[in-house]
Parts: sequence; structure tokens; C-alpha cells
Amino acid sequence: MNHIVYLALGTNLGDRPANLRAAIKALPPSIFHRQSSSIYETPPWGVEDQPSFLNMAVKCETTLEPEPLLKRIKELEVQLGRQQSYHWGPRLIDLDILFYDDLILNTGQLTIPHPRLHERAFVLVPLAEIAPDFIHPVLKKSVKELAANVNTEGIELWK
Ligand code: PH2
Ligand code: MG
Ligand code: MG
Repeated sequence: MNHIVYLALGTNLGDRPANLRAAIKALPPSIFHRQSSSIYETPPWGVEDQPSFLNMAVKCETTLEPEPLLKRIKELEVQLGRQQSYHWGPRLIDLDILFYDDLILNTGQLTIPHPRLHERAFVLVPLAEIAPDFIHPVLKKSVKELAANVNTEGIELWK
């Protein structure tokens, strides 16, 4: 049984475009890459005193259940060289699960949809390119509508 998932990718350390490319290339067959958004340069959100990010969103098809999927993408982050940082601090690569089909899940360890995606222009702007009409299963609004309601100031298409 295959599931459709949307992932957010972010990086603000090292060779940022190379980090995004490496992450997509490193996705295993069990997380099959289907579509990518453009890349955006985005001002740091949460903790502002850090380098700006490159962000994008991808659509994948997966055979993994949500928790094994999370485990696999966390392993991938480590494999790509991510090291421990502080909460919302700088990172080489960050992979977050945004949506998993139209599943609503909260295990304490994993919340789907991502609990802050609707507040984050750096997630919604790229996501709206590849999934404008996807309905947020909790908020019952389309990604396009959510994207229209956040402050997109400072977000720029990456060349
Ligand atoms: N990720 C964070 C914290 N702040 N800001 C931007 N612009 N992009 C991110 O990916 C990001 C962030 C924690 O995951
Ligand atoms: Mg994140
Ligand atoms: Mg993360």
C-alpha cells in the first residue's frame, strides 16, 4: 500500500543547494521522490540570529507507516551530516513530514499534519507550488488559502 507524503526540506549551513540536492538523491526506494517545488531563500523564523535558509517541498510516495518514515528521515539527516543544534537553530539539513495522505496523528513523538506548518510561509510558499488544492485535514483549508494568510515578506525564489 503506497501513501502520498509531503516533506519540507530546509538548510542554512554549508553548501545549501548541494544539501538539498543530496537529500533528494539520498531518499531510499521506500520514500520515492515524485515532485519538487522550486527552492526559496527565506529569512530565519523563530530564532532570527542565524543565516538565512533555503527551503523547498517535495512530494513522495512511500510504503512506510508514519513512525518508520520519521525514523528513516531522521537517519537520513544524520547520514547527510546533520549535527545536534539548539531548538530552531542552524542546521545542514532538516526534513519534516508535513502531510501523510489525509491522516491526522498525534503520538507525542510525531504529529501529522506538522503542527506549525500553517504558520510558516517558508513551508507554505513552496508547498503551494506542488499541492495548492490539498486540504489540510484538521484546518479544512487548502494549502493555497493557508499560504495567502501568512506573511511572505523576505521570501525569494532562489535564482
Ligand atoms: N526551520 C526551523 C526554524 N526556522 N526558518 C526558516 N526560514 N526555514 C526553516 O526551515 C526553519 C526556520 C526549524 O526547523
Ligand atoms: Mg523543521
Ligand atoms: Mg525537523
